[in-house]
Amino acid sequence: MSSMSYAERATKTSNPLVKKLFTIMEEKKTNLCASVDVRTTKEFLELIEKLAPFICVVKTHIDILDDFTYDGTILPLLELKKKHNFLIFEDRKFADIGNTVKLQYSAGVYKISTWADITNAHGVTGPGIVAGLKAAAEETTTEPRGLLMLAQLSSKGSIATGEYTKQTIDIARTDKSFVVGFIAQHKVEEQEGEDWVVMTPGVGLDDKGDALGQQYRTVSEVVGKEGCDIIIVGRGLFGKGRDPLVEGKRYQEAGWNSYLNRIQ
Ligand code: 6AU
Repeated sequence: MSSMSYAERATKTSNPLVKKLFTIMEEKKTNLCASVDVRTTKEFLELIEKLAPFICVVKTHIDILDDFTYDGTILPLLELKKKHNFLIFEDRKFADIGNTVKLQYSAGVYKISTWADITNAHGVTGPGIVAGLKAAAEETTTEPRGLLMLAQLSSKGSIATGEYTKQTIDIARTDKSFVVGFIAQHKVEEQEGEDWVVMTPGVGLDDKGDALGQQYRTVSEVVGKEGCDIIIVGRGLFGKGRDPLVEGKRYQEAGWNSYLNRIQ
């Protein structure tokens, strides 16, 4: 589906979450997901407010916040979502048996299933992880929820390759109504009737990587050459010395132009 427009894909999908996502992307002309990995709620909300016009998805690591409270963090986040029209993706990377992830997703202080449209999981424990997360979503909300399986990683030396990647894709196929796509480094080969959303981290226009194994590729490589749908950018937007308003616009334009070139 990499040559089809987001608008066309929004019309064709029967999944309400995917429809919402592609519609936002088309309306706001963006395939940029901001990864807001900061430590205080104040920084978190201010950064989202600045980046909101340029993005389709806010990606959180909610357990990084030193001062998290549901009322102080999540309620204002949901207000920003309403005001600026984006989806929320909690990058929780679940990786346990079905029963445990069901609790981790819906309970504790974070209650992720009540506020995050999208979350993600590793395939390492098998298809029970999909069933457990879906059960939690069904029991805690009537809003559409979607799961991304981690098929490949951006970090140096990752062992999520080859057969592991293939088997993770098979796990995704066990529930195509709840699993909406992948975290991957390139477009996933699709079977008849499939249209996976591929969200890709490890994107940077100025750096090649960091000191801890992260590896960056450019926007045109990821969207244009590899056929990915959404670029996930963190420090490229707000790292030291960077202005999120300038970088937000820059990555939005780069992502959108690469997409337009691809579908031509
Ligand atoms: O742009 P960065 O390097 O500042 O941030 C990248 C973000 C981080 C990672 O936890 C996440 O993307 N990530 C993921 C995700 C999204 O699941 C997978 C992966 O392979 N690499 C990666 O960096 O919040």
